[in-house]
Amino acid sequence: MNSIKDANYYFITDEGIEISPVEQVEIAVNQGVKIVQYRRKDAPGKVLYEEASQISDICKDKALFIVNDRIDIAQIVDADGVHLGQDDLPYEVARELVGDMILGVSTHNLKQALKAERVADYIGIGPVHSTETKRDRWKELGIQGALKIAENVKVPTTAIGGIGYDDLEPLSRSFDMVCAISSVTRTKDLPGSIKKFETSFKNYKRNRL
Ligand code: 3NM
Repeated sequence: MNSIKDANYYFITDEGIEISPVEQVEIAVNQGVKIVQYRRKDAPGKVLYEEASQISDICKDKALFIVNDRIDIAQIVDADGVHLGQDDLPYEVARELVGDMILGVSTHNLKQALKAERVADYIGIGPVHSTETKRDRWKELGIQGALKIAENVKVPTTAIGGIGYDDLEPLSRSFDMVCAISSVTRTKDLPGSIKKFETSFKNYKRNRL
């Protein structure tokens, strides 16, 4: 049984590269990643369903599978969980729908984090740095700002937003997981980059204990 506690590098699919989301997940799982999120904003429901079904099979017994935004898709493909943002279906309402499925929530300041942790199984905290991947109204927190929020939260946390390799060590001081999309997926060696983020963050966390 996989648990969030085993997760280090949180892989999120990148819809802007040539490698398909399904192939990306196959690579990530083969590199030992323990949590995967299927995030796709631009596809019809049929495609989401077909890709999510395949990803669910790939992740089975190997990694936790989380679907971004779409509770219906998460449920129908028997994913482990769903991830929601501040503008999605309110997470208190979502909890009623998903039961004991994993529920992750994106937060962008301490107030949101403290509110979300009452309902969520883990929270995302970001953006740590400004990023082109998700243009949003939320101000960048910086490493120190993000650490400060993580220190005050009891549920598992993942840092997100513009994160590069050099940020892993400082973020490992308070975060349970770290997520980086573009600095990992927009490289020539996707398997190598994923492996580097997974093993480095895991080692930094171990050394912290
Ligand atoms: N959520 P990259 S930032 C999906 O702040 C997402 O909640 C964010 O991609 C948040 O690593 C973000 O390329 C984009 O910056 C992460």
